[in-house]
Amino acid sequence: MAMNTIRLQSVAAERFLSPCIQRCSSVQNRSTSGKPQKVSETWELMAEQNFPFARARLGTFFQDAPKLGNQYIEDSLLRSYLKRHVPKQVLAEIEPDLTRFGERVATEMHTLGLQCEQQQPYLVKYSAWGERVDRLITGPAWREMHKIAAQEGLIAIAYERKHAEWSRLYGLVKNYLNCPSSGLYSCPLAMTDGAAKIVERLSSEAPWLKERAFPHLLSRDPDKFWTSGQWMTEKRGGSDVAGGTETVAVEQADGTYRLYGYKWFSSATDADITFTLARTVDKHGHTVPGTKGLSLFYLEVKTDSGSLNNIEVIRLKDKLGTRQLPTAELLLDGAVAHKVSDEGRGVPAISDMLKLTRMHNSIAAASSMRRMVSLSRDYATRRTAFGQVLRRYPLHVQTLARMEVEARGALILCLENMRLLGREDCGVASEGDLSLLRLLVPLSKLYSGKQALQVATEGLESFGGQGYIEDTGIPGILRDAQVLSIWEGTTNILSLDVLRAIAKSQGGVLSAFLAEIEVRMGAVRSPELAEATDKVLKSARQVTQFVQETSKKSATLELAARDLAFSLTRTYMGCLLIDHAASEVATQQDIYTAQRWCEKDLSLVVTNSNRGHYSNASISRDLDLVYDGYMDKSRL
Ligand code: UCC
Repeated sequence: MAMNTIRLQSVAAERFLSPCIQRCSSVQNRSTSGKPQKVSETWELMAEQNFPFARARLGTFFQDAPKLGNQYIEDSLLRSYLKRHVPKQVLAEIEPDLTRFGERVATEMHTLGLQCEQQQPYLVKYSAWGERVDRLITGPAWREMHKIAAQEGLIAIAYERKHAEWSRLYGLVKNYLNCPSSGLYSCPLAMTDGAAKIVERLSSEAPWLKERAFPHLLSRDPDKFWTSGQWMTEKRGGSDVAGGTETVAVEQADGTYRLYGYKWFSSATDADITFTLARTVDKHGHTVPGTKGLSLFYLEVKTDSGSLNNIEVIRLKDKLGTRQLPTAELLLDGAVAHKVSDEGRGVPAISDMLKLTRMHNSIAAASSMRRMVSLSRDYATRRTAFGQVLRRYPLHVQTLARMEVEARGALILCLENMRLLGREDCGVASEGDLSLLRLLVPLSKLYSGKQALQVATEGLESFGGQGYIEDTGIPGILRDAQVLSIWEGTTNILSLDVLRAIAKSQGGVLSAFLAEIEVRMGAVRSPELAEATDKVLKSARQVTQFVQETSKKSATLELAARDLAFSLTRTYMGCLLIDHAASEVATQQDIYTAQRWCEKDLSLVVTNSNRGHYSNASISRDLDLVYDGYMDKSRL
């Protein structure tokens, strides 16, 4: 039969598949002369024998794609944490919504989220007639995310306080579910939450601001819902905001200010409002350098007529990931703004926003890990290799289990922070709660950013080559995870923030940390958890003692900051996992997670101190190692 006359329907193709494979191998074996056959001969032979590949070329096997289940129902730790902590009546009220939303994020929103990356934002700088317009064009899926965020009350829930202190947990759990399906709309939502927190905090000092902005920030009507930016980073100052901020604010006769400066990263430029830092110029034209010269300003990005508020969008950033997000460089050329902090108190005033965006960052990290594990474990039930589905290979499952342990450690700390923030929101937090929150937010942010990357890279690998292919949507998870350890303060900057919190509270945050661990671990009775409990207690004592002993040597403490922060986080996550595993809602999986978590080096800082990592000798050896072979000695 001639090749071009073969008609293979897919059913027929399937029927032919196994004989085909057998014949294929026999085709190779049947090279009777012992010489390899010519390709053309092989094709003719295949055509004669009705091989499906001869016609379709694609073959007849198609791998099932991974599928997402209900992201609330399938999240065991999330559900059992809520069951344990949230009062029954409140849980009965919120759980139907979480269940519904868990399905929505896994279906309609998952597709929309992927579209956000396909429909990337772009900037139109000039009109057809040469007029400068700086129009930011976002895609339909991105705009749909705005609507969904408003309608789902992703900001509103926490501030409406229908469930008192549990409102925050409820609102942020919805953000956790939303995040991996939101096409990065989670970023403007993080900043909007931070803005709402500032506005609420300023309600007695700036009631006009609450009246003006609050109804929009909390609106469930998409047309009225506003999002906020957080413009901090300038060319000289991503981390060193205090030293690097060049933007100046000139007071006007009506009490408003005009801002002049260059904002180097504005994360979601389609925001309606923003909070930003600037140095006020006194009547002699002078500004104060450093932190003490910075005040906090509120501005609306567009005027009532819809034009930009003396702002030029210079260009959109070309980023490794988060490409869904319209991140821009902005020139402020007399933008009208309102000062909303006391003079020189801009950094403390924006710290509420930092707290919220850092929490959202941790939530993004934890939810990215959850998404990766959800996809990987489902895929392991669909993908066959060497004759069996992947889930039957203990080595593969072991890798997924290690990812799961990381995801659970990150999530439980996020949930605890949400719970504490809810108490702060409602004015029922104790001193200990507030101290813990101050310490745990940077810890959660800095550690989960690293975990998310680790889990994302491992997760990609669990799909083999398909994990590396863009239109599966999987590589985007890795690219987007990379930013989590960078924005909102890099790992080292956040580690220094932990030292700042310890110093400012004169060790109070560490006392709260140790006290909480002693109480929780003291209540654990399970023999299965005894070893892990001892390890957490020992680590908590050793690490706090290390800080006490080193507190007078600030250079040593600074050098140890990252290891210290990792130690505090691992210890506290261990404590929370054990505490949960010892509770009435625990399962065998919770116990196993806690045991596995506590196999880590919880007190890394003590280990490395004993190894001499913070000695002067180490400092110079590190330097010598890094610059070994470096040619331009004049720079050293
Ligand atoms: O803007 C960015 C991108 C937005 C995207 C958001 C999306 C995120 C979630 C997405 C989810 C998908 S990124 C911006 C990146 N830049 C930063 O985060 C800044 C990193 N740098 C720092 O954190 C610095 O440490 C500074 C700028 C906050 C502080 O530097 P200073 O000036 O050296 O700090 P000081 O002098 O130690 O602190 C000044 C005052 C002190 O209070 P007083 O004066 O009363 O003693 C501090 O206690 O500010 C207080 N303070 C704080 N208070 C400083 N930091 C904090 C804090 N974290 N909490 C409370």
